Formats: sequence, C-alpha cells, structure tokens
Amino acid sequence: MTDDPVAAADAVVAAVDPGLRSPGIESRDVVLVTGPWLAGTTSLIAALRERMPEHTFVESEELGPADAPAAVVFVLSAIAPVTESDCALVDLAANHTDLVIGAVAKIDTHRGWRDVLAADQAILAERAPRYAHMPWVGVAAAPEAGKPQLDELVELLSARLNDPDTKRRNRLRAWETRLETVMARYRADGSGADREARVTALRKRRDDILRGRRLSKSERTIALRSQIQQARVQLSYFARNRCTSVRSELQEDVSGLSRRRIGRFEKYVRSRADEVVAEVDEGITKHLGDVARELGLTAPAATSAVQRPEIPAPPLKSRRLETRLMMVLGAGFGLGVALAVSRLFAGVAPGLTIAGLVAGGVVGLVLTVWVVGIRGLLHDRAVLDRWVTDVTTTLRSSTEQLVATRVLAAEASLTSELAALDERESATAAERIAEIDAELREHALATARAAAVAERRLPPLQQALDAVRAELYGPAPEPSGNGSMRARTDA
Ligand SMILES: Nc1nc2c(ncn2[C@@H]2O[C@H](COP(=O)(O)OP(=O)(O)O)[C@@H](O)[C@H]2O)c(=O)[nH]1
Ligand SMILES: [Mg+2]
Repeated sequence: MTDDPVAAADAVVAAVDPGLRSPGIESRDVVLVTGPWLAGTTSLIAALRERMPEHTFVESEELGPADAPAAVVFVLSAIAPVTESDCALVDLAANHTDLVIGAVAKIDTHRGWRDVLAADQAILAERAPRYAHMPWVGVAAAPEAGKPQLDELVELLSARLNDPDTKRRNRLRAWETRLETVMARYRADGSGADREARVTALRKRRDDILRGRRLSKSERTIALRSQIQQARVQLSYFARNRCTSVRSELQEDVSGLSRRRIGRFEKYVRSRADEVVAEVDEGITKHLGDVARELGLTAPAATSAVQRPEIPAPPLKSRRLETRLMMVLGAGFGLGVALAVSRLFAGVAPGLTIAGLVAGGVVGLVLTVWVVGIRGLLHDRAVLDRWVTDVTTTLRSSTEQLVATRVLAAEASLTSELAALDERESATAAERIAEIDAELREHALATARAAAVAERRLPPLQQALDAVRAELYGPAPEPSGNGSMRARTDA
C-alpha cells in the first residue's frame, strides 16, 4: 500500500487486470456546484467563494466531459421535490466523483424545506445505491432578509475535502463509471446492436430490388403484348376505314363522270390507291413508334418501299357486241321515230310528204345517236363503279396485309429488344444484390468477431468492477452495501 490515495485506488483495478492503468479522466481540484435552472446555483457559488476562498467553485459549463471535480454540490430548490430530469442531471455531474452533497436552497422562504429535503433524499436513495449514503443540507445563499445560512454545508465540505479517503473513493467511482462504459460498449458490439439498423436497411433494400425486378419485368411484358394487340386492331380498323371512304369518294366521282373524263379516271384511281397505301403505311410507322417510345425501346424501322396492290385495268373496251346490238336497237328506234314523224307531216299537210320524210329521217337519226351515246356512257359508268369496288376490295386486303406484316415484325423486334433490356437489368440487379450480400456478410463477421472479443474481455472487466464496488460499497459483512452491490452486478 502506498500513501497516494489515487494510486491505491488504481491498484485495486490493476490487481485484477494489469492492463487497466487509468480510468481516462482528469482529476481537477475544484468543487462543481450544479442544479436545475433557477435552483439557486449562481447565488450559492458566490456565497461559497466568499466563505471558502481556499477552494475553487465552478459551474458545469466550466468543466470538460473528462474532467472529474473533487466534489459535487447538487443544488435543488426547496419549493418542490426533485424530478426525473433533475436526477439525470446529478447522474451526469457525479459520473467521475464519489463525493456528492445535496443542498436544498432558499430555506429562508420555504418553511417546509425539511419535508422537501426528506423527499429528495428518499427519491435519490431509491434511484441508485450510491446515493443512499449521500449527505443532505439546507442552505440559504441569498436570503431576502438576514445572513446567509451556509455553516452546515461549509463544515461538511471542508471535512470531506480534507479527508484523504475522499480522493480514493472519487478515483474508485471514476473507475466504476469507466468499467461500466467499456463493458456496455463490448456488449453492444458483441450483440451487433449498432449494426442492427444498417443490417435491417440492407435487407430491406435487397428485398426491394428483387421485388422491383420481378414487377418491372412482368409489367413490361404485359404492356408490350397488350400494346401490340391494340396496334393490330386499331391499325386494321384504320386501313379498312380509309378503303371504305375512298370507295365512296370514287363511286361518287363515277356517278358524275363525263365521257371526256372517263379516259383519265383509271390513272386517277391508281394514284388515289397509292396515296391510301402510303397513308396506311405512315399510320403504322407512327403508331408503332409511339408504342416503342412508351416502352422505352427503339422504334421499329419503316418499310423502305411499300408494295402497291396489283390493279387490273377497267374492262371498258370489250363491248363490241353490245355496241352493235345497241346500234341495231337504236337504229330501229330511230327508224320508228322517223316513220312516226313523216306520218304526222303527211296527215297534217299532205303536200309536204317529202319534207316530212326528210324531217322524220333527221329526227330519227339524232335520237338514235343520242340514245346510243347515253346508253354507252351509262354502261361505262356501271363498269367503272364495279371496277372501283373491286379495286377498293383489293386495296383493303393489301393494306390489311401490310398492317399484319408490319405489326408482326414490330412485335418480334420489340420482344427481343425487351428481352435484352431485361437481361441487362437483371445483371445490374444481381450485381447490387451481390454487393449487399457482401456487406451483410461483413457485418455478420464483424459482429461475430466483436462477440468473441467481448467474451474474452468481459470476465476480467467484470472482476475489476466487482473489486471496485467491493471497495466502494464495503465488503460482504456490511449487509446494505453488499445487497446493493449484488443488485447492480446482476442488472
Ligand atoms: N429567498 C431566497 N432567494 C434566493 C436564494 N438563493 C437564490 N435566490 C433567488 O433565486 C433566483 C435564482 O437564483 P440563481 O442563483 O440565479 O439560480 P440559478 O439559476 O440556479 O443560478 C434568484 O432570483 C435569486 O435571487 C435564497 O437563499 N433565498
Ligand atoms: Mg445561474
């Protein structure tokens, strides 16, 4: 045993584990006066400085986290008993210091201060065994009338501060806090408590990636299939519609067609058919492009040269026989008219029989030409009308075929592109999953390592802590001290 009380306390720990050299605090020869807001701390410090100039008094702001004061005066107002948050304050202030004195302030104005003091004492004794033997005094540092009442506190402080055992106990208390902190650290590391949040987040992200992959894959496949089906239906409808409207337009043209324009009509119909095919092709390109864009794929290529349908010439020329028959019928009709006219003349004016004959002949001839001409035009129109119907039917089947071919080709190219895209995304997702798995493994390994370290380090630390507590709370014979110590050890 040495004379140095600090070295004596350190020796208790070193005897268990020589590796434990210092509790890692700086002992300062000051008295910390602290307490809740407006309890009377500042007034008490001022009064104590006057009464005990040989000691230094500080408020908590003046101490660092590793500074250990020689004593702590915990100031509480005499108005009401101590609260939970006040207790947290004293725990913090007395972390590294064993000597804690409770001071109930402003006892000059609060008559029931003794009851408050008793209540405070009971509450703190309940809170932790170390507070069970804590001394309590009443003070009035800045009374409204009369002199400050500090004698008891001053006496207590000077007695305790001059006691060499105080230093040893303070050091032991610092050791106790230090050992508890280190052990808590080892336990937390060993159980992976700190990594828990990160590990949970990683697992969640892993699940999200997997679910996202499954979802996006099936969603896109379904979308492509339904978009292609829609395209097929809508474009076929569009093609049919174009053909129907061009047919009625051309049939209207036919019904008003003059003899002179008949020759040019065929060319006109062919150009309209080409236009319709081009329009349908353009419509297909646009619609498929939209589908591809919506799915984030490249638009299928447009056909380089659209094949126009085979359109036969209208059968206008092959009516020689019918024309001849028409001529004969027309001539008969003309002759009849001529005879009727000449009879009419002969009946009206018998002298004009020759003139009547000539007039009848002329009228008959004119009528014959006219009837034959009209008949021919009507016949041609009827032929063209049928031809227009045939042409638009051909046009319709060829545009529908165009739709079917191009949509099929687009479906093939978009499906294969989608598959490639899926594969790329799968690879990326797999890479990210692998990264997450690696980090999870690392966490599991680190936690296992920390658990092994904790298993090795905790028993000697526990022994050291037991030794420190035995010193602080007294050896086994003291029943209350021993009981408290056991309670804390088990906790
Ligand atoms: N009656 C009475 N009032 C006091 C006493 N000590 C402090 N006070 C008053 O309590 C209030 C708070 O005091 P202060 O020392 O600033 O408290 P702090 O906020 O804890 O530092 C002030 O208005 C003081 O005048 C005392 O012993 N008796
Ligand atoms: Mg103050």
